[in-house]
Amino acid sequence: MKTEIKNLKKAAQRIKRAIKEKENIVLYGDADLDGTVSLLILEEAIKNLGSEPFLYFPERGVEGYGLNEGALKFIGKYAPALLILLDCGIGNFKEVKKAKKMGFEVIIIDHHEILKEIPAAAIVVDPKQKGDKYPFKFFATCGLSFKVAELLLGDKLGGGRVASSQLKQSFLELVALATLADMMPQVEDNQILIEKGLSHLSSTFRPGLQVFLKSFDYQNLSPRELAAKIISVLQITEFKEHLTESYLLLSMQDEREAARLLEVLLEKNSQRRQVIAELTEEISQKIAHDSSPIVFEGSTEVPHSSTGSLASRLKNKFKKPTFIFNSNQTSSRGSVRTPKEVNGLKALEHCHSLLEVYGGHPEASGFTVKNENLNKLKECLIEYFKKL
Ligand SMILES: [Mn+2]
Repeated sequence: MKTEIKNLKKAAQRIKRAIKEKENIVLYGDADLDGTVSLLILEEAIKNLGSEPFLYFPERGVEGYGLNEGALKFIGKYAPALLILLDCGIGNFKEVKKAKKMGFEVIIIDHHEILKEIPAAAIVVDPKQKGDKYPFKFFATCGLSFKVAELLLGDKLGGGRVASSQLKQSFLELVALATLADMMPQVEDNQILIEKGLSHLSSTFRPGLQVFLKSFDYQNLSPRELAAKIISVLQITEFKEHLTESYLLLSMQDEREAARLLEVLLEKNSQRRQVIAELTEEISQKIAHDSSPIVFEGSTEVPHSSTGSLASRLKNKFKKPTFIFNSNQTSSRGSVRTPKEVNGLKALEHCHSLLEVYGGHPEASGFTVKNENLNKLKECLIEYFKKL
C-alpha cells in the first residue's frame, strides 16, 4: 500500500460526515496566500458537495497569528461546529482547548514545525508530526488542502468530465502560486504541483486570475515571472469583514468586479513597496556599524504587514539572523528571517519563556512578545547567537 500523509484520510472522512449530517463547518485560515488558497480550495470542494462553510481569517496586525480569543468569540455563534484550522493552529495549545470547550471539534491542517507538543485537536494533519511516514515533508498547507479536496471530491475532481478537470486545474494553479509564495522547496511533490499548476496559468478560467493576464503584458513573461508578479500582489492584502482581499479576488465570479478590485490592490501594492524601501534604507543606516550578532529592530512605525519583507531584505543585506517587529501599546509582533545555516525557530524556542506566541519554519518564523519583555528578548537572543 502506498503511504499517505498521516490523518489525511481521517480528516476527509470527518469533513464528509459533517457535510452529510449538515453540521456547521468553519474554515479558519492564516491570511497569507498559502492560508488563503488552502481555505478557498476547501471551501469550493465543500460547496461542491452541497454544504456552505463559514469563513474566517484572523487579522495578524490586530489579532496576532493563528487561532485567538477574539476570533473564537466571533465564531462562537457557529458552535457546535467542525472548526478547520488551515496554515495555522499547530502552536495554538490554549486556544484549541478553549475551542473544544465552546463546542468545536477541531481539525488542524498545517505544515509548520511541531513545537514541544501537539494541540489537543481531534485530527491533526502536519507532515512534520511524529508517525507521519509520508516521505515528502515540505508541502505548503495549500498542497495538503488540495489533497484533502481530492479525497473529498474523488471522481468529481478530474474524473474525465470537462467541468471537473477544469476545477482540478484551477486548484492546481492556486496551489502552484501559494507554494511558491510560501517559499517551500521546489522539489519532489512540490515540483510536480508547481509545474502542473503553472503550465495552464495563462489559460486560467478563474476570473480573479484572468484579470492579471489582462493587466500584465504576460506574453513576454515566463510562467514563473507571471506567477511572481501575481504573488507580489496577493501575498499580503487587507481585510474586509474577516476575509482577505486576496480571497475576495480569487473567489470572484464576475470579471469586471475582479478587475476593479485588482486595480485597488495594484495601487496599494506600489505604496507598500515604497514604504518597505524607505524603511530598509532607514534601518540599514542605523545598524550599518553595529557589531551585534543579530538585527533586532522595530517600532510602531513599521507596518505589521511588512515585517516579513523587511526582515528578508535586511537578512540578505547584513547576513545576520534578523528580527523585525511592529509594536502596539502592549505588545510587539515580529518576523524572523535567518541565513540558511541558522535556525531562527530554535533561537525563539531557547527564549520561549519570554514569548506569548511563536512558531514557523527554521528560516522564516514569527513571534509575539509583551513590550515589557522586548529588551530581555533581545538580550536572550544575542546571548544565544553569541554562543553558537
Ligand atoms: Mn504556509
